[in-house]
Amino acid sequence: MFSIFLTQRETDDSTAYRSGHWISLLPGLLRAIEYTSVTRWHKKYYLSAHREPFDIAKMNERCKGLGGYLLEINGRGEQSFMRHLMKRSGAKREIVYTGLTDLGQEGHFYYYHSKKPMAGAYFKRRQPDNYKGIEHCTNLMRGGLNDLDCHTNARYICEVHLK
Ligand SMILES: [Ca+2]
Ligand SMILES: [Ca+2]
Repeated sequence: MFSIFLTQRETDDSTAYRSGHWISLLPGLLRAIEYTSVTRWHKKYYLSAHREPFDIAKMNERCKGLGGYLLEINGRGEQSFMRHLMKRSGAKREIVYTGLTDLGQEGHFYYYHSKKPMAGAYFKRRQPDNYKGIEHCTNLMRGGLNDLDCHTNARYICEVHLK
């Protein structure tokens, strides 16, 4: 996949929230993906602006088009900052997917892109519950992560390391 940035590249560590869009050339389809972005810890986070049926492989490919991957939360500070990004983007009560999953081995959560086991992220009370036996993806909620199915119409976050 190929992407064109329409916004200025930022390399500072300011926490200014910016809106913009990137153009993704998907097979047979040129489309603009709107997002809100924020830079911190020399990384840039993109929260998609619109809901779409989630597909972990497809969304991770989109993030790769930006030079990154689906969000990998490695610490409590990062997790709470992602909730802050959601609030600032009008997505406080939205379903926002991360790249943390237990696809393949029930109950063993790992980061989809790096394949490393979950470390530093935390679940909400009474989660993960693998409700109805089909919850293998995760979304960010108040109080922690929740496991949910992998196909809900929702938003997602990409993470990109700045050079
Ligand atoms: Ca599960
Ligand atoms: Ca759950």
